[in-house]
Amino acid sequence: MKKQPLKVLLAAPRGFCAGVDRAIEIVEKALEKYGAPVYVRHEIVHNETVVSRLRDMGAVFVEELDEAPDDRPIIFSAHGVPKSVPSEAQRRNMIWLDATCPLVSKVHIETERHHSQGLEVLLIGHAGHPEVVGTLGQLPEGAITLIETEEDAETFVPRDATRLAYATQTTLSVDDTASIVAILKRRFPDIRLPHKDDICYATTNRQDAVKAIAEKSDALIVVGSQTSSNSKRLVEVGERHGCRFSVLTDSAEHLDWEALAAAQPETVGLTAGASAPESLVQGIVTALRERYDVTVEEVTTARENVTFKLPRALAS
Ligand code: 0CJ
Ligand code: F3S
Repeated sequence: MKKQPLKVLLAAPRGFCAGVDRAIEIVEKALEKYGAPVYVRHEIVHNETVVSRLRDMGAVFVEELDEAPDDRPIIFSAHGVPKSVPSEAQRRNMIWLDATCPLVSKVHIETERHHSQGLEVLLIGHAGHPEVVGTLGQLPEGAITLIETEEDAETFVPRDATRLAYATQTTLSVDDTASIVAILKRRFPDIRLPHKDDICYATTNRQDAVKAIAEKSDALIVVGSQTSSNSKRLVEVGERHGCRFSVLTDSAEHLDWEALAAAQPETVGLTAGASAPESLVQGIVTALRERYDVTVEEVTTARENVTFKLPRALAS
């Protein structure tokens, strides 16, 4: 049977960011240096394929430090950890390696600086997300107020309206955050802003690339795991920019191909969250080729050349 033509708009940039590259390399290099098992506190990045590959290589994933023995190295995930975690590792004399993305560490440092200047700190982010838990844990309990919604921003009561600062999670929706910040700035004109945007370059670029393809696409496929906050935001951006059929999938095997066929797409947008490997994107293209007569067009909205150094203990 003759296949239906299908245009695939491939978003660029997509997939791995510099912080994810670095975090994965830290686990690989630690396994080389120390041998297996190497422990990792929390999924190194929120992607099932990445985690299961590293698990096969000898990484052991735990949620808390007390699940790891004293005598094996432990790595902290890209999302960052509360201050209490490295101090506990130190107390137990463990070898620990920090895979926190340097752009998350930057938020940690700025938050501490604002606190030490006597400012009350707000954090815009999602409750319970490990990055938020890590940033809240940079200061004594209760020192930071979490702002999740516009309503939170409207109802927050400061100690002193002229002595405020805010920070954000790095992987938020650029547009939702702008609305929350606008409310805070209206209510508290003196509020101290982050030195440079806390939403990272990779999050911003991936959302911009989706904005460029969503309206032209009958369906948008975002490759990423359900736990990945930045990947979920890409689905929302797709929906809000004119693509009602926007879905998140771990891989070609997990995609609901019947639902896609029912949408009768002529054009499909394709992207990946910052923690999703390119091989999974190519797997989707291959699976699309099995069903459609595919032409691929890459739509590039930014070029990235960011890299981060490895921790000194692993740099060769
Ligand atoms: O929080 C981060 C430093 C982003 C890490 C890469 O993405 P992912 O999917 O592991 O994490 P999010 O859930 O934060 O997007
Ligand atoms: Fe870092 Fe942003 Fe990636 S904070 S880990 S560069 S998504």
